[in-house]
Amino acid sequence: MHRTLIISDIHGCFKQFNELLNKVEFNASNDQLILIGDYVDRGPNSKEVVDKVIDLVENHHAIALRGNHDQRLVDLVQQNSSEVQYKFMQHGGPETIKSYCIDESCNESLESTICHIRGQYSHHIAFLERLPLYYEDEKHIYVHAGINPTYPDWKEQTDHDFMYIKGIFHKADLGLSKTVVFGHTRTVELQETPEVWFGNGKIGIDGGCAYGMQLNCLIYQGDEYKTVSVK
Ligand SMILES: [Mn+2]
Repeated sequence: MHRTLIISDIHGCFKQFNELLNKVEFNASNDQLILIGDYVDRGPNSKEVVDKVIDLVENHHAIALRGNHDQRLVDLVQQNSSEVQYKFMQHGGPETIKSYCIDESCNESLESTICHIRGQYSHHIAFLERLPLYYEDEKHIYVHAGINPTYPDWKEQTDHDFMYIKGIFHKADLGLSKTVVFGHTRTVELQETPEVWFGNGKIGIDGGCAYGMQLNCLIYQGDEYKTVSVK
């Protein structure tokens, strides 16, 4: 029977991502894989994760959304903004620099890394830049961070809300006919464990892998949920 598999906040955790896909026996001919953003920063292998996500989207009909860290990498390379550079370095960017700077043309300074990515990995930036901010199917709305309850039509909310919203979304009674599946907020901030969080019309799946916790996969099949995770 057809399955929908949802994974979020991989954050450079390439090893755990592959382990998780193996553990759930991902098979694109039967499974719809939905990745809900934040492929880069913090973990050790951002570059490899982006390569893998591109392959999954282009060759295995996966859906991939854009998270705030993915947007920041795009902004870092496209804009000459000291604020973006500062935030990048403060929020897991140094690991991304190490991941991209493996050859002699790059000396692991921020400037040299930006140059290197522009020259050698412009396809990564073009890919991340084009990713949508939400996806919907019959039962679910998928977003990186959440839905701002103050908008009559959630699709009208700002890009910033799609990628960053936290508190008012978690507390809101959204009254939507579909369940919202989201990442961005580690589930340990919503409950005591890094397991998938099942709330009121919302399911949070960020297990905090890049913080040494776990990478979760939410599996939806035949109107039932299952979860599988790797540490
Ligand atoms: Mn995020």
